Amino acid sequence: MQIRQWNKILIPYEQAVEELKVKFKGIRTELREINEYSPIEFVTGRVKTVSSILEKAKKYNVPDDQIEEKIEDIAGIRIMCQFVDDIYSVIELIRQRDEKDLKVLYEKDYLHNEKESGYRSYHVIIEYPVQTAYGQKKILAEIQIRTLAMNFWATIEHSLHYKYKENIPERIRERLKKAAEAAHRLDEEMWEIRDEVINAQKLFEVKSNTVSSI
Ligand code: 0O2
Repeated sequence: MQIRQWNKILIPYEQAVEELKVKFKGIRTELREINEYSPIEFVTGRVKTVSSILEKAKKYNVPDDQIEEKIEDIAGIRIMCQFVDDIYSVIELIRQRDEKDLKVLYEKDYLHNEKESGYRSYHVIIEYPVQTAYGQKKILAEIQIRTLAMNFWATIEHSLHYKYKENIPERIRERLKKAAEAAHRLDEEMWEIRDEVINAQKLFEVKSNTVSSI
């Protein structure tokens, strides 16, 4: 398949990513507006590059005409949370959405089953209906939910893959595993003082709202 054809295929995926970002950012804004705690800290999203899609298809022996049904993370949304238990609140928010909006297909729990690399995150695979110029198209998308610490680790580790591909030297691999454990400990420590932090943040927001309305 040619790049031009791919660009056309990817249009609904671009739209889905934009829409999903708006929806999850909207939840955050809404909760903050009413001075409620938001389990969502920030949201990002991306459409996989064509080269990365083709690489994955090759890795899993997926023929061109099955790529859209077999590769579930062409559209990807990432939701970052402050604390580990916020991840579960976000998962609930996703599960409770109307099926006409998005439909959860299945979930991958890399929080309890961390990957060999040290990767931790929670993935929810969804079916999402996009209204295109040619009617509705249902696409697959992956929502990754993680803490800020997990995201820090994954971002650094991911960047090393560009340099080393699958061949990250053992010495660095070991360091990364230790860093993953440290990130995990950081999440646990932060969780211990969660209530204290949330109260302080509420006070800070009330104060800045008061100052800005003067
Ligand atoms: P990008 O640049 O985000 O597209 P696979 O994709 O082959 O690893 P699978 O089962 O198809 O495995 O999907 P899975 O496990 O849901 O992983 C898909 C995505 O999760 C990855 O996409 C990463 O974003 C993230 N991920 C999974 N494992 C790791 C890991 O060990 N380290 C980091 N940093 N991220 C991971 P892509 O395609 O790798 O990257």
